Amino acid sequence: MTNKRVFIKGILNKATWNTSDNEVTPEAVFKSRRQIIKTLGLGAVGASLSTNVNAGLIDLFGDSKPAEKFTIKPLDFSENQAFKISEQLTPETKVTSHNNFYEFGTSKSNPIENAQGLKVEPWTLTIDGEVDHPITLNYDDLYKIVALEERTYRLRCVEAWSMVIPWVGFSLADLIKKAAPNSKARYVAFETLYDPEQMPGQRNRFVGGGINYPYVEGLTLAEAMNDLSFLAVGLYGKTLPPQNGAPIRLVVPWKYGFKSIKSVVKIRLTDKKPPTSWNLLASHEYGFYANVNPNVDHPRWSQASERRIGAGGLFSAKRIPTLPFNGYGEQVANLYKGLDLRKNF
Ligand SMILES: Nc1nc2c(c(=O)[nH]1)N[C@H]1C(S)=C(S)[C@@H](COP(=O)(O)O)O[C@H]1N2
Ligand SMILES: [Mo]
Repeated sequence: MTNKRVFIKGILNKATWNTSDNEVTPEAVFKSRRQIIKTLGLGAVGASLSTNVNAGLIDLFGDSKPAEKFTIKPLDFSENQAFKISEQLTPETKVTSHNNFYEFGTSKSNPIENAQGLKVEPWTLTIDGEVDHPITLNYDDLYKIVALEERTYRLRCVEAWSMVIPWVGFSLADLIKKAAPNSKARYVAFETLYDPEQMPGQRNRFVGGGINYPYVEGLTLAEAMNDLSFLAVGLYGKTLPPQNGAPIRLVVPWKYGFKSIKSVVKIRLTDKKPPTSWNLLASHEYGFYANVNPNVDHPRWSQASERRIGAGGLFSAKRIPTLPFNGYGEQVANLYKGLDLRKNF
């Protein structure tokens, strides 16, 4: 599949489906696809093109909604000085083009290439389970339920690269308090949108990296109520692009990036520890806590240092030491008193 995609990208100018800087009508795209089909001698499958439902063919083109353009809007927010850091920000172009969002494919460029057609309006986010006041938020509520603030956080992926990102959003605790957890609530479970029609990785195990969708994550209630736990609705002062988890995603900066679940539709307070996607996929490699820890290596690589992504490419990025709890120990270490962090990785 990779070879086919490279081949096709070689023939077709990338700008034809990447409409971020030029406008292409669906008709123009359809015509250029017909051209490729002819070039490749794939006439027999050409008939199914217009229906846009042949999963194999969509994979071949790596993109099911080539002509869509996602709308980004400016946001009103205040700066929260308590969560500003002096480290150099990762350029916006890198934050929005080097992503993990397996629902849209497993390579770093797949999310920006394949997610531009994501529909976020309407959106429904529910907060329920062990609460006295379940909440249902629609798209507009996401930007109004709590006053928006900007915070700059480090993001450390388990793959040993990192970024510094200015997020806009609100404290997770503020939302959870509105739902009024009852005495049984001990954990908070999160779920990403499940919509295979929009998400090619959910239609095909290979495209989606073998994850059983929907992508799910979880925190203890104490972690969720910590000041650092954040729900982001924007970055760099604007609404989130789809590849970063539009319209709303979790950001827990002291944990490996995979805990920061994207495009959230459900938040459920539970009495039992919820399942988490990467733990389900490989439990010996990815734990429930997933706190950034330079002293506990991944079974297949060291976690002692990381590549901080700046203006250059990934392999020109500076290698820096990884800090316990990603440098947020002062805020969160007390959550894990008496816990063996080697066993509870
Ligand atoms: N639903 C969903 N959420 C996800 C992922 C994913 O594949 N699906 N990838 C995670 C991983 S591994 C990382 S490192 C971060 C990346 O966030 P970013 O692309 O905004 O930098 O998102 C996390 N959230
Ligand atoms: Mo990650």
